[in-house]
Amino acid sequence: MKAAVLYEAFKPLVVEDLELERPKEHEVLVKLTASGVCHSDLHYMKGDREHPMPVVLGHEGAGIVEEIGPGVTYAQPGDHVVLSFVPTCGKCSYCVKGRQNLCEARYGLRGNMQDGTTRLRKGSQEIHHFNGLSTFGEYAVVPEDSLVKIREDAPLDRVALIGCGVPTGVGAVINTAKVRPGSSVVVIGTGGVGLNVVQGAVLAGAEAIIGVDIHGGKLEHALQFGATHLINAATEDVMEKVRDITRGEMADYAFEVIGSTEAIKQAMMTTKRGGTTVVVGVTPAGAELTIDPDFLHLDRVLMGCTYGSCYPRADMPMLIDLYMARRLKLDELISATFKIDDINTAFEALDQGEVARSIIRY
Ligand code: PAD
Ligand code: ZN
Repeated sequence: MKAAVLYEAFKPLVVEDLELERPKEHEVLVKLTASGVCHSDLHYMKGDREHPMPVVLGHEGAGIVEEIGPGVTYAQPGDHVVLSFVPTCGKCSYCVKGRQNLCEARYGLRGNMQDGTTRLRKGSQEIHHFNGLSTFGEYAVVPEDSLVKIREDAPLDRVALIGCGVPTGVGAVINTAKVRPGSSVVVIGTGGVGLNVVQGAVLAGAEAIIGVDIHGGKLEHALQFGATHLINAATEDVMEKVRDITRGEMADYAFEVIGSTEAIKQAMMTTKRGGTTVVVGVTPAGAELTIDPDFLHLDRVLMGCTYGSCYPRADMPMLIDLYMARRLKLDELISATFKIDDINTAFEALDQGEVARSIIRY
């Protein structure tokens, strides 16, 4: 099958033919329909984070089950699925307490499948998996626990985005911060995930939704997704504008959706006493954040957020229902569609801030 391989950071992906072994115990072969292009993949390409290489990246995908390995009971060939970049085993202490996004099983998947081996190779060279998914290929062998079955009338190319950006952004608002109706919300970074924070805030009934970005085009998107106010951080003073918009009070909630310590500080500074800041962005490995603890003293909360604190098998079908009922925007998120041969162009467009989200369609 054709896939995009990252051999080393700072080098383009190589699109080539790889061998993919058949699924082993509790694994499933999925024919992918589409994969979203997320900034988390770009972090590895730019050396912000380390990963065993070579690797097939990609963690936001959907497709159809083609073959099941021994012992698989959750899915059958023909099932439509979204892939979850956190498998949920249902048995660990996190899963049983309803914190499925923190499932132990995700730690058994660093570069390999759960048995410590890979299904991907190029001749004699082993190629690593990414989060057990590797959606930048025409097919993927994934753990059974990473599958989320979905309704068959949902368009598989669109709902690929339900694999990462949408549950992360919407979930950060609904599950992590639990934004209350009437709140004021600042969203710093209105890219693929940030736009979903914006639409999550709409769903939660926020009153003021303030989109902050450095690209005018991104801010236009934010307006389309329900932002009530826009701030261009490249030309405007973010704190002063938030102060004006909130009539001097500052915001109830701020979300950092870039992956920058400076932006995390900026997000915190836009919150009022008792306000909550949620860090969604992934910062470079080794980054350090310095804050004045006095700021937290006033009942402020600083929270992390992985995968929108979601339970994939419950929240993803729910988000798809909302999309099908026209209560959640997916079509508008996809500003470009690429073939896998052009995947490096897709990443350049993401890096340059030219797209909301792009997808690779197989
Ligand atoms: P993106 O590149 O689509 O969006 C980032 C946005 O930030 C762009 O619109 C930029 O223009 C904007 N931006 C950059 N610098 C600034 C600045 N100084 N001030 C204001 N805006 C700025 O990326 P994305 O939406 O795919 O991902 C965003 C982050 O979220 C990234 O770090 C990614 O790794 C992380 C992420 N986290 C999770 C999770 O589980 N926590 C899941 C998915 C993605
Ligand atoms: Zn992602």
